[in-house]
Amino acid sequence: MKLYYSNTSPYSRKVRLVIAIKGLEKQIDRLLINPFEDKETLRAINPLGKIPVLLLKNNEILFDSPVICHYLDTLCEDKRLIPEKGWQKWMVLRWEALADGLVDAAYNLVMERRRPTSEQSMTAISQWAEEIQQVLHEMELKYHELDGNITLAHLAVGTAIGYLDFRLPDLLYTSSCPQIATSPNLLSWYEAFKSQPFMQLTKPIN
Ligand SMILES: N[C@@H](CCC(=O)N[C@@H](CS)C(=O)NCC(=O)O)C(=O)O
Repeated sequence: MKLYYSNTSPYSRKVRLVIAIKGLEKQIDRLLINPFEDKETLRAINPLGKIPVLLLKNNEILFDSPVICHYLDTLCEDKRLIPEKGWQKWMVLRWEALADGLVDAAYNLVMERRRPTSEQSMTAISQWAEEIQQVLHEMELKYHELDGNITLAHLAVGTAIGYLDFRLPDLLYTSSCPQIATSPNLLSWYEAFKSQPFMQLTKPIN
């Protein structure tokens, strides 16, 4: 199999974390690609022109990151990251959706800020910043659900907070007092989680 990815893409990181936890490294060649510079190559394999993309041995192609993660999870039965049945399964998938939504808002905000100042929409920027705070608040209330064995929920949340830490660290703290975390319990959870070898191995690099 081949994974098209980049070192700074949070969606790719989630997939790379799944690969690391499930020990699938030897089965997957990793191909670095810049989704902005190699648009044509990317569109030829994913009409959405986005990474990550997974090319399977039978030449089938999978995107986007949830689909790839869910597929990879079926490959190694003994280390399931998504419980097969019961309410626990839906809780894990809901956490993934929440964390992915946080990444979407943060990614959009980062992209908007990269546009020339005269073209930036302050309305959009403040809406995404507010959405990020709403999600952080929800995660803070429920962070205790992240106790226990590692699931896709943990990897998705680690990826999302890791992306804020990488690109928008100011949003993790109150604007009036930069030493005070907006979601202290969640941040403590992340501080412990990020020291795990698989988080270090997939740390975003510019
Ligand atoms: N929902 C998709 C989002 C993928 C995505 O937006 N990837 C970014 C890189 S982090 C990308 O390829 N952006 C290129 C573009 O938007 O043109 C997923 O979960 O895989």
